[in-house]
Amino acid sequence: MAKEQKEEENGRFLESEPYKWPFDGSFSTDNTAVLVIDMQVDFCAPGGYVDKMGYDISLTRGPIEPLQRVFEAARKEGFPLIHTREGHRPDLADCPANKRWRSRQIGAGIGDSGPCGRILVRGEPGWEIIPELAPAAGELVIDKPGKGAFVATDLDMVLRTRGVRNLVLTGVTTDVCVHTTMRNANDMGYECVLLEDCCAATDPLNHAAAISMIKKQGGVFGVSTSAALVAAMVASSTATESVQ
Ligand code: C5J
Repeated sequence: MAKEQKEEENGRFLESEPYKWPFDGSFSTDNTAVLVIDMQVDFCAPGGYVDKMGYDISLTRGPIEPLQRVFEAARKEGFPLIHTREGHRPDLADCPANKRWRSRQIGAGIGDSGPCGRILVRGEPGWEIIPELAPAAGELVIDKPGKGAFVATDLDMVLRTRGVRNLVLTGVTTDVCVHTTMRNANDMGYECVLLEDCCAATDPLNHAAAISMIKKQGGVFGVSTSAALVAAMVASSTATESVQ
């Protein structure tokens, strides 16, 4: 039997566009992690940063249910979940002046008081991950001051130490923090796939464009769904059991 056919039967790939992911068929609990970007009150709940900017939070809440299914499967099958939170120090020492200025132009100034406490400030109610997707004990949470989860954090160190090289990207917003993180990860040599129903943007057209653009050039990265990931996780554990 051809090696490729054998690997497919062993469930080491995830159905994904434009190619089966990961490229080398190495999908396993040892080297694959799910990154959950910024599913925080500030992005997904009434009174938070996104709501204050006037966007429709039903969009950023869209990924909650598919993500709950992914969490359940990942926890059951032993795939690491890593969560991120965007937020700044209370003294805003890590908030560039232009970032704060821009947020104030749209009526949601970083560090200003709002219904969920000071906007995008660490330790405030708005900065917490929403209860529906709360990290379980022992799951890593990475605090980041910027859009990309690799800048000014120890995410790369943590992933390399665990042997992770395949990254499943989820969270909000597709076109900002998810894309920034995925583009950085790709350039650092990680094999990336984005789950389209587990991400959302403040504008559905931006979400659609962000999905479409990464399928170009033979797949700048892969695009898949929560259902495909859950199926691959279950298949991978079945394959491992049958080898034992
Ligand atoms: C933004 C994010 N949009 N998590 N952050 O400011 O996408």
